[in-house]
Amino acid sequence: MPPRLVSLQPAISSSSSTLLYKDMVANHFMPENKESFVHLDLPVIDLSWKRERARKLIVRAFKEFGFFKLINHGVSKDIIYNIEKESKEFFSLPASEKQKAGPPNPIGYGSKKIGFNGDTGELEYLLFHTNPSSIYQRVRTLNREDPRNFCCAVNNYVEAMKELACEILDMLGEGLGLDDKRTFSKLVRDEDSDSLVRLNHYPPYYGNSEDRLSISKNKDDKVARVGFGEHSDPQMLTILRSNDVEGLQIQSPTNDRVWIPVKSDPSAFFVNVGDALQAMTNGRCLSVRHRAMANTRRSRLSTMFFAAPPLHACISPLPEMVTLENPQKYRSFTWDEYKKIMYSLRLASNRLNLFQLDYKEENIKVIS
Ligand SMILES: O=C(O)CCC(=O)C(=O)O
Repeated sequence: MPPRLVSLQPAISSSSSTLLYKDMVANHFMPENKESFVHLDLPVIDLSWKRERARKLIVRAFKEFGFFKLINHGVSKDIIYNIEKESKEFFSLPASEKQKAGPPNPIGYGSKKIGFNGDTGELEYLLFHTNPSSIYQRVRTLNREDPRNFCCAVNNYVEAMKELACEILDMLGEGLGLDDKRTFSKLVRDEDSDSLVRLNHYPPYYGNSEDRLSISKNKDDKVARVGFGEHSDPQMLTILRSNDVEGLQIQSPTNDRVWIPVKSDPSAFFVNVGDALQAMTNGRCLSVRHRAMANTRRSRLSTMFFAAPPLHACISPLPEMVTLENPQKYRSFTWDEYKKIMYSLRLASNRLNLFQLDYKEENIKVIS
C-alpha cells in the first residue's frame, strides 16, 4: 500500500454557530453524478501477527484511512453464527411484531427513519444499549415466547466485541506510545460505558420503473440507492461485520467525492475510528466517513459494535498527542455533551468540527 497523507477536514464551526452549520447541512445534497469510485486494497491487520507488527500497522491504518479489515481475530464462529441467526429471525417477523421493539429513542427498532432530524435510509435496524438488563428489556418487548436465545446471542456478541475492541485499543495505545497504554480501553471497559450494538437489515432491491426514473445512476450505470447515508461514527471505535453482500463504502481520506467500496468478507471484521478517538488522539486517528448502499438483489445483514466511553467521561486530546508541531485541535467535552449535539444534527454533519479550537467562520464549507 503506498503511503498516503491524511488531510483533516477544514475547520468548520464552533458551538456558537451550531444553528448556521446545522441549516447548511440540512439543505445539502451531494449530486450523485459528481462522485467517483476507486477500488483500493484497504489495510488488513492479522491478529496472529507479532504484536509489534500489528500495533505499528494499526496506527498507520488509523492515520491513513481510519479503517482496516481484521482477520484471524479469534472470535468464535458460534458467537457470529448465533447473532446472525437471531438477526435474520428478528427481521423476518411481521412488521407489527418488530414494531413492538420501537420506535427508536434512539435505542430500539426503526425502519427507514434514522435519527431525529429527517434522515432516511433503505434499511431497518435494531439498536441496543450493551448493558445486559437493557438488552433483556428490549428483547422482552418483542413478546417472544422465549427471549433467552436472542438475549444470549446479543450478550455473547457484545462481550466478544468488547474484548476485541479493547485489544485493538490497547495495541493502539502501545503503538502511539501512551504513558498509560490502556487509556482508551479503560473507557470501554467502564461499567457505565455507553457502548451500543446495532443490527441492520437492508432488504433486497429489484428496482421498479418509478425508481429507475427517480434514482440517479453512478458512472457504472448502477442504481445508487443509499441504505445508510454518509456519516462518521461518533463513538471511539466501531467493529462491523456483514454477511456476504456488498454495500459498505468508505470515503477517500483525501477527496470527499471519492468512495472506496469495501469487499464483503463474512469471516472478517471491519474496524473504523470514530469521532471520540479522533479527538483523543488530537487528529492522529481519522474518523472515517462511510455509508452503506442497498442496491443488491440479496438481503444485506450487518452488525455494528460501537465502543463508547461513559456519558460523564471527559473527551480531550491526550497530552502525549499534543506537540509543538501538532498543537491541541479540539476543546474538551463530555461524551454526554457530544451526544446531545450529535442528536440535534443531521447524519452527514461534521460534528467534531464544532469542537475544533481553530474555528474560523469563513472556513465553513458549503457543498451544493
Ligand atoms: O451497514 C453497514 O455496513 C454500515 C452501517 C453504519 O454505518 C451504521 O450503522 O452506523
